[in-house]
Amino acid sequence: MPTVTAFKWVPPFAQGSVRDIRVRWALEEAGLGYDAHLIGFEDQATPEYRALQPFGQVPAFSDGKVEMFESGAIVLWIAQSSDALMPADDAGRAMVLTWLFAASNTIEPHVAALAIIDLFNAEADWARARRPEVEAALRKRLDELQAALGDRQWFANDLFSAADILMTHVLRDLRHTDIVADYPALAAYVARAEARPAFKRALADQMKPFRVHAPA
Ligand SMILES: N[C@@H](CCC(=O)N[C@@H](CS)C(=O)NCC(=O)O)C(=O)O
Repeated sequence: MPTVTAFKWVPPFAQGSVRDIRVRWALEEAGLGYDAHLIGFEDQATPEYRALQPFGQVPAFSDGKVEMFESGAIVLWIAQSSDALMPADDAGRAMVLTWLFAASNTIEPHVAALAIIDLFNAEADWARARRPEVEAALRKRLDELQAALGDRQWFANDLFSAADILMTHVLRDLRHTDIVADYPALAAYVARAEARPAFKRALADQMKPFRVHAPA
C-alpha cells in the first residue's frame, strides 16, 4: 500500500492546499488506496524524516517499489502506471509532460511570488512596493493560460490528466485573492477539477486530521 506523508496540522491559510493533496488526488484518480503518515513540525528536522525528504517538507512517498519526494515527480510516477492520469500514446504522454511542467515552471513561480507577499509579508514596505508588478506579471501569464485552454475542458489532449492536478493546485494557491474569477474559463476549469469525486476525497482526507490536531 502506498504511503504519503502529510502534516497533522497546518495554519488555516494552508489547509486544503498542502502539497500532499496533489499525491492524494493522483492516487484517488488512479483508484489506489494509501496510508497517510502524519508528521508534526517537530519531526521535520529528524534524521529519520530527512532520509525520506531532505528538506524536511511534505509530501514524501513510498509504494514498496520506490521512495520519493517532490510532489510533481510523485504525481508523474503514479501517472506512469495509470490510464486515468496519462494516456498510453507517445503524443498524448508528451502533452501531459508539457502541461505538467507548464504548471510547475511557467505558472507556479508567479503564483508563488504573489503568495509570498500576501501570506507572509503583506505589511512589509518592500512587499507593498513590489506587489503591483508581481500581480501584473501573474495576470499576463493567466491571460496566456486562458487563451491556451481555449474551449477545451482540460489542458493536455482535452482529457483529465496528471497535468490538471498540478495546474489546479497551482491556481488554488490564489484562493486568498479574487484574481482567478477575472478569468472565467480558468475559474470554470478549477471548479470542474474541484468537482471531481477524487479531488473531494483527497481534500476531505487532508482536512480530517487538522480538526483532530488543532491547537487548543
Ligand atoms: N517542491 C516541493 C515543495 C514541498 C513543500 O513546499 N511543502 C510544504 C507544504 S505545502 C512544506 O512542507 N513546508 C514546510 C517547510 O518548508 O518547512 C514539492 O512540491 O513537494
